[in-house]
Amino acid sequence: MGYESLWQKLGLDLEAHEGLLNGLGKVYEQVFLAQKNRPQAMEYFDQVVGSIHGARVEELFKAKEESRLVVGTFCVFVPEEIVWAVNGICVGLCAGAEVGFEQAEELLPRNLCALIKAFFGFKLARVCPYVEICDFLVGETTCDGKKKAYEIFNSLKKTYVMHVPQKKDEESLKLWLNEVRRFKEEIERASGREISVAELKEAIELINRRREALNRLNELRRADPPPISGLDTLLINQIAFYDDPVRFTTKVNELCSELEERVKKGQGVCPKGTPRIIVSGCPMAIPNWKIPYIIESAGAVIVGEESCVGRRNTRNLVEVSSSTVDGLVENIANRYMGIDCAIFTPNVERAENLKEMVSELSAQGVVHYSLKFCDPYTIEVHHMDNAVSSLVPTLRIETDYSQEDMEQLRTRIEAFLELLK
Ligand code: BJ8
Repeated sequence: MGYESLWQKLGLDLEAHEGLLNGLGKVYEQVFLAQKNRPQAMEYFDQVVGSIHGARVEELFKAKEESRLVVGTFCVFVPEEIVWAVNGICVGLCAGAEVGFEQAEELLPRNLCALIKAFFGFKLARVCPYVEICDFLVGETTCDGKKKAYEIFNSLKKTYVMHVPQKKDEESLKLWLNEVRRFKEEIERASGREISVAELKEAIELINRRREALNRLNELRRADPPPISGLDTLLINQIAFYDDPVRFTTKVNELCSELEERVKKGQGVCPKGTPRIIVSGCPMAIPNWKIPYIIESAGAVIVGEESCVGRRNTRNLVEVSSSTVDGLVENIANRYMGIDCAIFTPNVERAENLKEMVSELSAQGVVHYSLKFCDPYTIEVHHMDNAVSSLVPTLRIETDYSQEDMEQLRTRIEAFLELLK
C-alpha cells in the first residue's frame, strides 16, 4: 500500500495493524460493497475507507511538518471551530471496534462501555495512526466512564479536559462559556497564534457548510423509497469526523445532487414501501456497523440516526453574526449547549427531537440502541420510549462490539420488523 514507512514513523505495531486493516477490508466488502443500487458518488467514500490509515494520515503528517496543530477529540461537544481557526486540524477519534480490549482491561474495569475500552485499546495495541499523530487529545466531563478514563489516558497521551455542565440552566451556560474561552486560550497557546475575528468566522462557516451538506443528505431520506441506505449515510457521518472538511463537503454535495435526481425519478436504494426505521441512542463510531447491517439486511431501511454520529451532530449551526472574537465564542458556546446528549438532566429536547424525526422522516419504527454499561443512554431509554412508543413500534437493544450476539439480535430485529408489515 506504500504507507508502511509512515506507520513505522508513527510507532504502530505493523503486524497487528495489518491484521486490523485486512479484517476491516473483508467486513467492508460484506457490509457495504455487497449492497445493491448504491449511488455512484459513494465511490469517493469507498476510497476514503479503502485508504483509511493512508491518504488522510499522510495529509495530517504533512500538515504537522508545516507546524499545523492536530488535535484529537472523542465527543461532539468539543468546539472544533476554534481548532480550525488557528489553521489547525481537528480529528474525531472514537473507535468502534473490539481492538486491544485485553490490554485495556488491565487499566479499566471490564464492565465499561465498549467505546471507552476501544479508545484505550487502539492506543495500547498501537494500531491507530490518528491517535499517534495528534499533538494532544481533548476529553470532556460527559459521562462518568469517560471523565474518569481520561485521568488514566493522560498518562498514555496528553489529554486536555473540558468541563461540560450537566444541566442547561443559566449558571451552566456561564460555566460552559468560560470553558469555551479557556479552550480558545489553550488552542492559541498550543498553536502560538491569536485568533482573529475573520479567522474564527471562516472556521465557523467551514464547519457550518459541512453540517449543512449532511443536513441536505438527511433531508433527501424523506423520500419513499429513500435514495441512499442507512449504512451508507452512517458511513458518511463517520467519515465526517476525520476527512478534510472542504473536500468532504464538496463530495457530500455532489452525492446529494445525484440523490436529488434519483428522488425525481422515483429511484431508491430499496423498493417503495420498505419499512422505515430510525436508530436512536449511543454514537456508532467507525467501524461499528453491526446494528444497521442487521436491520438493513433483514429488509428494512434506516432513514435517520438520532445520534452524535448523525443528526445530533448536524442539527444546529453556529451564528456568524458578531463582529468580535468573544461574541463569536459566545455563539459557539450557545450552539454546543443545544446538543441533546443523555448526560444532561433533564434532557427534554432529545425526546422532542426524536418525535420530530419520526414524523418528518415518516418512520415506522424506532430502534433504541445503547452500548452495554452506558448508563446515560440506557437509563434515558425510558423517557425516549415514552415519547415515541404511542406513535410507532419500538425496540430496545443493548449490545457491545462483539459479534457473539449477532444471531440473537438478528432474530429479535426480524421479529420486530414483522410487526411493521
Ligand atoms: S455528546 S453521546 S459523543 S458524550 S456510550 S462513552 S456516553 S458510557 S459517547 Fe458521547 Fe459526547 Fe454525549 Fe455524543 Fe459514555 Fe455512553 Fe460510553 Fe458514550
